[in-house]
Amino acid sequence: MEWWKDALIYQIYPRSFQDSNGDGIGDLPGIIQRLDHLQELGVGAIWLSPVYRSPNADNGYDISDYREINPEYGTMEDMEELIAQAGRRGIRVLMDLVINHTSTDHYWFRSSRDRTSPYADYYCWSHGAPGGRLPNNWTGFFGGDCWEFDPERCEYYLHLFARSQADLNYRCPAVLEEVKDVLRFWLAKGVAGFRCDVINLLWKESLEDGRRRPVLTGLEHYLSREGTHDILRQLRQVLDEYGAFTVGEAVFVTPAMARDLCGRDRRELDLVFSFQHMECDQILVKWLKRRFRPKAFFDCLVRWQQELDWNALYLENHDQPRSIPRFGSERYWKESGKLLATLLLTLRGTPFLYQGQEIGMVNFDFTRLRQLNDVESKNVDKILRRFHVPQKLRWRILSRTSRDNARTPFQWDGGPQGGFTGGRPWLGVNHNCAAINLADQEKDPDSIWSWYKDLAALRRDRAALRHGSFVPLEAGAQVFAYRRELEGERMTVVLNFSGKPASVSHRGALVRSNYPREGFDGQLGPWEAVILEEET
Ligand code: ISL
Ligand code: CA
Repeated sequence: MEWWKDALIYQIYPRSFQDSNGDGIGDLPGIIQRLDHLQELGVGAIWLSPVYRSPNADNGYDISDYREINPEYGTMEDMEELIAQAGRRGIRVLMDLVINHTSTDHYWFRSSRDRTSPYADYYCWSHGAPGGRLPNNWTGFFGGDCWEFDPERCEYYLHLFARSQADLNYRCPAVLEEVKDVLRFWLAKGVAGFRCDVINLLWKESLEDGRRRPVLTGLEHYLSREGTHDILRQLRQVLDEYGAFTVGEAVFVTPAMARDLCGRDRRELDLVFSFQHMECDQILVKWLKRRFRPKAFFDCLVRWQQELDWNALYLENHDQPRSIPRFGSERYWKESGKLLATLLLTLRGTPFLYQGQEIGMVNFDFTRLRQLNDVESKNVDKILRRFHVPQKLRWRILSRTSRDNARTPFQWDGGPQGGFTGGRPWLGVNHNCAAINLADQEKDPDSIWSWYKDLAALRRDRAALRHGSFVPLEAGAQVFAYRRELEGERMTVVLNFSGKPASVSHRGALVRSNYPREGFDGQLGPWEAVILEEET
């Protein structure tokens, strides 16, 4: 059963969702306390960013034990309770599966340092090139080279991400068997599936030098290689034993590459998170931003809508700055927040909502580099310093792109620490929590939260909005319009991505507008979103 085609999926960043014991860190009991919120929103599944044991170099994306819960987040009993309590509310639980790398604290890695151990080949070890040079010229996702020398083994190990995230070696057959066991362990507990971290990087075709590129030299040796497809087909067999669902995060994929990962006949993943629409406002790398041009964004969305049968739709996650300041307008905070909600919930695919998006949370209001926590931001800062980039400019770059923008604690109410914790939060709560919080928005039928709730219900109600075909109508410098069509049910969505009014030729009976209006005459206010229905 493809339940995920009808569901709205909600991403939780556990560390920042709800703290239950005053230590300033969100936890599993905190999530349980807030399940009613998710049920009210109409969420069909939650995806938890990693909650496994981890030294937290990359907030859980560096796992040191796949079968244990990070004590900061609670116990295995709490996890089982969460699965049960969510289940009672009709909410499935998805875990984050990080299998490209483990933490260097994992006992596999620690054992791997000994060449005679059964774990010796679990990681990508290499002697290095003659003359004391690194094994190759590859560069990593967080900037800089991606090799680290281990004095105990007297070899280098590969890490495409942080130094303490060592890449697993899938040429060693035991690694895949270990991963299969991990899948079974969680599926037996009642987990409904996984979001698979950087899943198209698993197979390293060779460790030869890469073509020099401004970023990620070496990419051609490990991006979506055939070996990765093989691994995914093998994992699929385990998943099928439980009817489990997977969405894979696939970096740098084109629609054709995504089809190879999630085409129905391929028996690999169910869905793919792609990045092209998130790259419309960047130059080469995510740290160099350019002005957001809606037209490029619309064209990209149209291409993906047309080239894939079913998309994983998202505008935010824990790696991206918040969507309102990025694609919308803080001046028209409410209007543009609702417009982006409309886009997310009316395209063809499965919408993924990131915590805080439903109340229009915006980027952090930090003022100093030392308020940042993210390992990526810190690495980039180090590199910029090395190039003598002045502090002001470093701050300008990092404050706009830092992943911490999306990681500040959830703003439940206008009280101290936004209702997130009774203690000192691990990452600062935005001072705007008096103005942007759930408690206020729940009372307000005109709030962004109420709009999300209403649209989620409309989507459940109208088959055309879920399963209808996608027909682009207009993708200009300012207006994006498309139709969703299913067996005579025709719904038109018109979105004005601008602070200036617009006039369009699309007509129909008004189903929804984020402005108070009775009918639709083709005139759109700033950041207005309307849903129309063809009159029969
Ligand atoms: O942040 C990014 C996109 O703007 C990427 O460089 C990101 O690192 C990449 O998408 C991979 O992300 C995933 O794996 C990382 C982890 O840090 C991210 O949080 C996770 O989503 C390593 O596990
Ligand atoms: Ca806690």
